Amino acid sequence: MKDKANKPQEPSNAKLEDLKRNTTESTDQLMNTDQGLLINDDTNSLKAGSRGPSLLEDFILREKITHFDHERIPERIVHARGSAAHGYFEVYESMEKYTKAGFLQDPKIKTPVFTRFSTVAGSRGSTDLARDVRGFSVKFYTKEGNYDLVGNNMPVFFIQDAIKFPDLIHAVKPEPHNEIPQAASAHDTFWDFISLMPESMHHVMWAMSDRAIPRSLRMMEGFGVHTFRFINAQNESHFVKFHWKPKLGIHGVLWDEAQKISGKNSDFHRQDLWEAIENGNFPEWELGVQLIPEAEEHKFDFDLLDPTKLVPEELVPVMKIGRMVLNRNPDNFFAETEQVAFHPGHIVPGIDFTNDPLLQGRLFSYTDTQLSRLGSPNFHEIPINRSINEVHNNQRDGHMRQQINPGRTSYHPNSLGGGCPFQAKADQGGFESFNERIDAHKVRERSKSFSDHFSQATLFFNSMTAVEQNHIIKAFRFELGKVDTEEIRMRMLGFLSIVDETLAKKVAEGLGMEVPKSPQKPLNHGVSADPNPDQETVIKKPSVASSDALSMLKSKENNDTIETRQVAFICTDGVNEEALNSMKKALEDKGAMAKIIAPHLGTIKTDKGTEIPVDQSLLIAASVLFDSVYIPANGQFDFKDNTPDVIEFINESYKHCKVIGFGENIKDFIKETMIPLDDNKNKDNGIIISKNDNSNAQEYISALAQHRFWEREPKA
Ligand code: HDD
Repeated sequence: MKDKANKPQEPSNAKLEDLKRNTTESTDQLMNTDQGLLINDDTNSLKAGSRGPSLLEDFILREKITHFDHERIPERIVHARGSAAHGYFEVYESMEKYTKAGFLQDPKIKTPVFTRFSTVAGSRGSTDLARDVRGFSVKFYTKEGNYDLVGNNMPVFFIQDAIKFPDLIHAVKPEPHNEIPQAASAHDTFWDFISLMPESMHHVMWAMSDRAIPRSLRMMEGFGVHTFRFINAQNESHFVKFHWKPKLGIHGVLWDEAQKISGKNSDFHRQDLWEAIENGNFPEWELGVQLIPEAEEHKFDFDLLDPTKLVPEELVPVMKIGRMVLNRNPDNFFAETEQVAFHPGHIVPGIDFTNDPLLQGRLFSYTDTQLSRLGSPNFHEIPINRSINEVHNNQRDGHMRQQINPGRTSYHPNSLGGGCPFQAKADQGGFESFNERIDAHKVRERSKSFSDHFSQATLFFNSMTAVEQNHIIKAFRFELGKVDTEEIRMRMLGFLSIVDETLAKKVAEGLGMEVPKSPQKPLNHGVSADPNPDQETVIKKPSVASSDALSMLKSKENNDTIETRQVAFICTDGVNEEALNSMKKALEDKGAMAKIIAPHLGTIKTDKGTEIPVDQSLLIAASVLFDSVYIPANGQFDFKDNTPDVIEFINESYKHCKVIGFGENIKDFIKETMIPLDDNKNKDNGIIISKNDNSNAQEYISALAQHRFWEREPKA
């Protein structure tokens, strides 16, 4: 990590300036109590004699302990584990044709943002590498008020109606009798629920894919999930689906790796985001939209209001309209990342909701949850939550009110206060809801257009490469393998056989079970409570057979960058200085990060006698924390007692299909590892034997850009 002096200086923005009002620097200051009284002794409590009891009178002790006792607030009921950063958003060109949203009009406007990524199921201290959906929430501090895009890294959701959300979350959270397991869906209650909810099958396919174990928060897509509306100045509406496309491509890790990372560094994603920003490698996403004119609402064979469906990019291409850059870490985790309150209902003129029944329920839930989490309806006054434009209304009082509203009137209409604050007309920017016509009976039912639960699950599976399909199969084997109740597994095999017969068969093989012959019959297997008895599932083929955009490996968002890839240089005394330095330079020139790993911390001596600082000892480093391993040439190559650690490091990198490079004079050592050196027929392009002068460094760089060599997986 670069030191503070070298830290790239990000320009300030309106929100950062606003936060300064509440930022207190203690450098060179004397310590005082919360009442401002200077403290003379913060080490000893007030006692009756140096060996006597503490005195109740000690207000300094009491204030300190009382504050400490109340330091915790309830964690989020979902998405408790998160990491966030500041940044900005800028639009490429005016979107005036589609929306009047101020922040989407002018490419010269940089809108401050605060973006929080999260896992869903685990608690605040849980591992980053859980197999889980990732939250992707962006708060835009626009001049027209806060706009929150509260999405996920998967474009669909498990359920169609918000009334099932508490059930879904109760099912996935640790089981209530013994609070096991933490941050994991691999247990009976989750799969019990899923196996009774056919509508969840599409999202389950995503959740079992490598999307659920991202390599980095900086290397995942984001989605608004629901269909929203853009409204232009003429009050014309377009349906809109939001996408975030990462500049660094879309990458995941293997499940075996994820589990090991969780042990080695459960803050892996948080630290990766933090360090990238500290090092000036600012993560970046493009904002994409799929736009559908109001008149084309019913043109698809799925319902745009159904959040278990995506709009294939083959049907409606994604138009990239702007970019978001995250360029500043928070100053204080609690004040910013923990207290930030997102809400899909925070919108601005030019953006509006649809009648998606999941979205409609969310519009209630988010304010409600902040009331118990942050404790008061004044949570909007917490610095990270307040809008950059001043708030004027007649809301008053409540716990922890910060704002001092002078005057007699806190009601509207009033004459005593001159009628202030005034209502804003539409041409003054006043928000008006889209005047959609609704003419309906009050019913408690699901639209028939929501009844196809499988076709897009099949589309997703069909769109995967063989490697990705295999990972999905293994994920189901793992998850269902941890389910004790055989009936639940059986019901899941039934569902899977509707998605894809081979998928079901392969999962069944792993479970040592047979796929049920009539997949829908076992659905309720003795359970009479059909969640939706009036809605018969429609089983049909997907209208688009396969979509490359759904595959992480086929996605056109991937590029040949090696920026910020972490490469472990395993070295020991006697390392060839030329080999080490030339490869390190070649990689760093392309933006990769080389770390020197050696048997001990401190320094190692090169063949020329130069002392090289060591970044991590073999005790701390692990292959799963790196994208690649490189072992420079070394005349007297000997790791002594650490030899098994180095072999394990290399073998694990091999098993996880990573790029491995080494100097040609250490081939004998490499023979001790799993790497097959003599297999000329099946050459592994992820194994690079480098010359001492590294004249073939480009070969290594190109291999690293590929991220992984999956064709190795069956062998490894
Ligand atoms: Fe939610 C938090 C995303 C459905 C109720 N949700 C939360 C966060 C994200 C999402 C990213 C974390 C925000 C943060 O970083 O602070 N939620 C989604 C998506 C959904 C979704 C993409 C479906 C498309 N959520 C959903 C439903 C409900 C909720 C249907 C309730 C009916 N979500 C909540 C919540 C949370 C929350 C309980 C917990 C913490 C918070 O709101 O601020 O209100």
